Amino acid sequence: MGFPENFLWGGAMAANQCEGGIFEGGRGLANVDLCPSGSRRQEILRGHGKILQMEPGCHYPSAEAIDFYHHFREDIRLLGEMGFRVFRLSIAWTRIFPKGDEEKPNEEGLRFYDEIFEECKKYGIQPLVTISHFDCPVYLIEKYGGWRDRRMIDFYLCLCRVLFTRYQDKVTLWLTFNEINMILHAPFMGAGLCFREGENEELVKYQAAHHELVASALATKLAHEINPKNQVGCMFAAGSVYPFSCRPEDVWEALLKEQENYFFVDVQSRGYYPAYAKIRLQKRGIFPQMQTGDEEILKKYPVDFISFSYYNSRCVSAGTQEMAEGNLFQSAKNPFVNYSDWGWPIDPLGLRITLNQVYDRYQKPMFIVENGLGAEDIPEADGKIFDDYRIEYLREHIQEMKKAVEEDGVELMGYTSWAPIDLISAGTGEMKKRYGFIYVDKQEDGSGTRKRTRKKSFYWYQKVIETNGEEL
Ligand code: BGP
Repeated sequence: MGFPENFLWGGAMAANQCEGGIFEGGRGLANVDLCPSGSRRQEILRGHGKILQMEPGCHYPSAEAIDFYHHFREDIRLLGEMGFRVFRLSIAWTRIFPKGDEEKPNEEGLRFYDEIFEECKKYGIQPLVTISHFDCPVYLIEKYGGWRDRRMIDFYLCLCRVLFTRYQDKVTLWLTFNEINMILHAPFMGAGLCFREGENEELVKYQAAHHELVASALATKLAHEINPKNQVGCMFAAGSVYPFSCRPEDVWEALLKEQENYFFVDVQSRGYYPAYAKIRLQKRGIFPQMQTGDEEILKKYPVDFISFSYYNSRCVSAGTQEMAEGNLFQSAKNPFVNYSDWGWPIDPLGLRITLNQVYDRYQKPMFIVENGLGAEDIPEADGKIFDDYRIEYLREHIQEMKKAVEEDGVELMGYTSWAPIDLISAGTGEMKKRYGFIYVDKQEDGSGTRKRTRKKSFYWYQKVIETNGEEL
């Protein structure tokens, strides 16, 4: 049986982690540009250290990133060489609307993505576009406070209208917000939120989330109106939450954590706030303000498919346990899995479990839009890179994904690994945390030629695609 003939194999990247060129093409400044590398990054991502302009002495890794802005032709050619059928990329909002509330878009920015899509077409690569991958114009943060303000919905929809119209012959696969649940863990990065002293942070987060959820539903409506062929997906940071033990209290804690994550998808896919969320948010005094008509909007325009990132499973205990890292989520250390060099659990079977759970819950087509291993690659003396650890990680995950399709019958549209080309880490801002099949000669201190080199995994993934996942 195997994967369906039209299974979309590819890779995923985000504008702020690859493009660079933040002062070129008329682009404005975004929240993601202001996340420095080093010790202050976490505080800023979480909305606790407000810097809305570049400060001397700070290093801002997104400013140049891997300079995809100037290398995109060469980079997409390499993706084509691997046989990509899909390339997930994101639009830098501030290339299209530098401030965010202009009436007219910036033509130069629109042309940049035109060129990218044309390049993809040359190699038969279908684009999958994330409208907002942790992007929020700084001007909108200064003036409106980011997604805490309802007017953000209109600015976002204005962006969507421009994109859906301009690219209607080039793009039919869209994601509204990257990892929408990240708003709870990295609210500055996820929604441009900087907290004010003494305010109820949880309330602000859920208010901003509500605005994003309404915006996502209205974007789905708009996408379908502009081109009925458009398919719109939600995107969340997935990873099943295991109870630390079979102690009922641990199982209960795990269930609560699952609901906290699924809340967003419950709304985006089923079209309403689930009872558990309504009651709990109200009880905690953090139920967001809604306008008349919001519930109807959510109900009428659910997403067409569900996409998610999967790096690892999580683990929760009712008591205190040793903690582990993992994509900005707090998790108890699971003694039954291995860990990456960055301390993230490695749990391939967890991907099969997650696929089954998500499918059981929503019964909609799914798309794995991120999965990969961040590791430090050390080139040999002749420049070759043997990243067998990455191949092993991906192989084991794809094997489990295959079982979920073949043996469990989940409906899966495609798989885009994170990330085909080395880029800047979202969590740490590091360059040395590499995910790619393609090595970029840029070092942590900024030195290097920016040259692209095919790693061993490049040829391995090329074969995977060529054989539609038969040869792993
Ligand atoms: C997800 C993001 C990506 C990506 C990935 C890996 O949260 O959607 O943008 O970066 O995680 O995380 P990191 O870069 O921190 O290793």
